[in-house]
Amino acid sequence: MFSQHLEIVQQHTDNALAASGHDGVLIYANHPHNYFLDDMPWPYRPNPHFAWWVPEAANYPRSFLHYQPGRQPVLYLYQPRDYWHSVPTAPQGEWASLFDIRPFADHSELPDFSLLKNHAYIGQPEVSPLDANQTNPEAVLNPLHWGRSYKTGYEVEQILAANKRALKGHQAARDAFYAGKSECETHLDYLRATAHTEAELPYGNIIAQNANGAILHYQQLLREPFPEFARYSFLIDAGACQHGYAADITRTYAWNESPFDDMIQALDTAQQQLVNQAVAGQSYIALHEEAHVHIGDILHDFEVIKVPGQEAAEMGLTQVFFPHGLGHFLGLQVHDVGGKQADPHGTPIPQPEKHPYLRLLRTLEAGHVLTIEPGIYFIPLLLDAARDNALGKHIHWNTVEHFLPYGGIRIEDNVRVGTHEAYNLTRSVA
Ligand SMILES: [Mn+2]
Repeated sequence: MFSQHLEIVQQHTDNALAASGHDGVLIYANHPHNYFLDDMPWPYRPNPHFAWWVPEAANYPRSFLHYQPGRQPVLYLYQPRDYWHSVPTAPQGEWASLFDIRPFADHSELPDFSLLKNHAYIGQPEVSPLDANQTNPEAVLNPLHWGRSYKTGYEVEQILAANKRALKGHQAARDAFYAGKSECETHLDYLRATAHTEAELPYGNIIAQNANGAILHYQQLLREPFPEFARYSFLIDAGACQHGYAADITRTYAWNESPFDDMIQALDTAQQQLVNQAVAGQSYIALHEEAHVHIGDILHDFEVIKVPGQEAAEMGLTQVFFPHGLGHFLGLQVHDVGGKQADPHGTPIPQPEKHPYLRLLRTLEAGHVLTIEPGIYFIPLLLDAARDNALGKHIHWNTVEHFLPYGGIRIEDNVRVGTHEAYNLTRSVA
């Protein structure tokens, strides 16, 4: 399966280099970066372009991949003589046999890459051996980003495996919440269940109880649990990784049977309808707008707003409660590349004025993998602004008061777009 993936990566790269008029590409793995005025490194992330080629990319900092169309890719694998750190062993298995692997212990052993004729370099600019205009040229990056938006069978398998791993964590986190544990303890249970270290997570876990669920990228992890009489809700947005590919899943739970619990179920139903529409030919902007209508209808049903969904969406009322995008491409990067390109050359799709935070603007095609993550939040900052403007009169403020302590709801699955069908990668492994 990986060999098929590699063939497709090579095809995309061949096309990109042909279009930009380059004879080859040098891709740098990246290296650990230290904190300011310190000798300790930030958690390491490989260059995603390197990880597209090399499955265990996180193990090979400071390595280089050299590819010329029609030739076997060469992996210059960094294996230092180092007694301070563990040194990567020579890679084994199917994928390794597809590369010409040349280990090196010191940069002096590398060929002089500055002599490469008519090449592009992709990676940290300060390490580039090539001229600035051949370093991360858009004419190469744009078609590669376009190519990366169509996932190979191998890539879908990795995202599925990442989902499986994340769901173990979600189960443990759900149990932790109902056992009355704190946000931080819940987070630790999640790490244990996924066997991920904190640094290996694709993004920082959002583990939010009560009103913290209304903070979209909440990161605090309270050490103390809320007292039992004041436990209302739990929102968890947490993923996992497999060979660099991410899962990105969100669930919301209510402590008690309550209107909030019913609202979770209503949003879940709407979310699954939206997931089923993620088929080839669907405009994602239109799907995002449809999500606003669903959310407006739910808010109307629960007597949070006074107008039905369509009208609420049109006047911008639903933006008060759903102020982020419906989702994004997913892959080697959690917010994966290519979502705003009209074509391989990188012509931008204009950002709709009404939807400044939508990260995916394309018409969906088979092979795209993306998230569908509608939400309903009670965010004091946005509610206060609405109270003072023309939208305020369409809101039942007493109902808002009721829901404020619950924070918010988000339901997020990972979806592969098919020609006639949407494949829910999250619920298919549950
Ligand atoms: Mn997401």
